[in-house]
Amino acid sequence: MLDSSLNFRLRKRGCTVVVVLGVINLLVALFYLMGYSNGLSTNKQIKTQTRNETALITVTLQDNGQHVLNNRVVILPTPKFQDIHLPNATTTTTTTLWNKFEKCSDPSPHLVGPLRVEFSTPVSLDTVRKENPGLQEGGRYKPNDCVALQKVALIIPFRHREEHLKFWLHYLHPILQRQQLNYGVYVINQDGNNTFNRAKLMNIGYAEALKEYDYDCFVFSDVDIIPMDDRNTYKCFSQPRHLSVSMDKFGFKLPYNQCFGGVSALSKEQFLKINGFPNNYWGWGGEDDDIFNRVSSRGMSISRPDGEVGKCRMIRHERDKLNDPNPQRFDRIQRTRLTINTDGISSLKYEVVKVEKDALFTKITVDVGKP
Ligand code: UD2
Ligand code: MN
Repeated sequence: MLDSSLNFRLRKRGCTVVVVLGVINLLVALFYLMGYSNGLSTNKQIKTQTRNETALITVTLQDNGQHVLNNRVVILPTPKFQDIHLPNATTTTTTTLWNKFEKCSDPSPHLVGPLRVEFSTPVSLDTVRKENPGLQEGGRYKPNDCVALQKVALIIPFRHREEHLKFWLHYLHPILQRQQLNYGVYVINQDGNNTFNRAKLMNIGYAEALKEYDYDCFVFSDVDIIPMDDRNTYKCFSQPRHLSVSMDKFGFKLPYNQCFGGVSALSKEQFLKINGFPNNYWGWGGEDDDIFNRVSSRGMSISRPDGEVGKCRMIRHERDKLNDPNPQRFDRIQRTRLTINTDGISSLKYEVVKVEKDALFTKITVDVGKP
C-alpha cells in the first residue's frame, strides 16, 4: 500500500511539474510573442522617426566649400542638389545657397510671357526706384540665387527724352530682372546743341560700359521702345540679334528684311568684328542700315525672335529738333564696305563731360563733336 501511495504521489508531482513546465512554456511563448510584437511596433516607431528626421535634414555650405549634413561634413560628388528632396523650409534656404554657384537656367523660370504696355499713365522716377529695391547704384543688377548666363550692358542713345526714359526704366527693369541677367543701364547723353549722332553715342556706350565692368554682351536700345513679351530676352546670341522685330508702328511686322533699327544685341566679339558702329552719321536715318551692312559684310547673319515674342511698342513722338533726316545717308550706306575698317570703334573720339549715378541708370554726358 505504502509503495503504491508513494508511487501515486510521485506521479501526481510529476504531473504538476509537467503542468508547471507547460505553463512556463506558455508564458515564455506569450512573452516572446508580446516581445516580438513590441519589437515590431518599436521598429515602426523608429521608422516613423527616421522619416520625421529626414524632413529635418539641413545641408549647409561652409566658407571652405565643404557641405555639412546635420552637423556632419559630407562629400557631395556632383552639384545636383535638386536631386535630394527635402520638403521643408530649411531646405529651401539651403538650395538657394547651393544654386548661388550654378548657372541660371535658360530660359529663366520667372518669365511670364505677353505684357501689357501702355503710356497713358505717367510714371515717376521715385516710384520706379521703389519698385526696384534690388538694384545697385548705376542701374546695376545681378540675380542672387544663380550665376547669370550673360553680363549685359544696356546702352541708350539719348538727348532730351526724359519722359520716355521714365517709361523705359519702369518697364525694362522688372523684365531684365525676370530674365535673370547680370546687367547695367547706360544712358549716353549727347551734350550741347549739335546735330544728334545715335551710332556714335552707342559706340561711346560700349567703350564706357567696358571701362566699368567686364560685360560680354551689349544691347543697344532706343529710349522709346518697350518689349511686349519678356520671353524676348535682352541678351546676345551666336549671331547679332535684332530684338524689335514686330513694332506696333509698323503694324507688328518687320518693315524690311535688312531692318536693324530700334533694339539690337551684339556680343563683344561680334561688335569688334564689325569695328563697332559708324561715327559719321549725323541726324536721322541710315546708321541702322550701315550697321546691317557691317554685319553682313563680315559674314554674319541676323538672329531674331519670332513675330509674337518680338512684339514691341514705340512711344509716339514728333521728330526731335537737331535730328533732321541725314541727306548723306543714301550715299553712305552704299560705301559701308569701304569705310568699315577706318570708321568705327577703332577711330572713336569723344569727351566725357559728366557721369551721374542714379539708382536706376548711369548717365554719361558726352561731347561727340560736330559734323
Ligand atoms: C528709327 C529707328 C532707330 C533709328 C532711327 C534713325 C526703329 C524702330 N527705330 O527710329 O533705331 O535707326 O530711326 O536714326 O527702326 N534720340 C534722342 N534724342 C533725340 C533724337 C534721338 O534721345 O533728340 C534717341 C532716342 O533714343 C531715340 C533714338 O535716338 O529713340 C532714335 O531716334 P527717333 O526715335 O527719333 O527715331 P525713329 O523713331 O524714327
Ligand atoms: Mn523713336
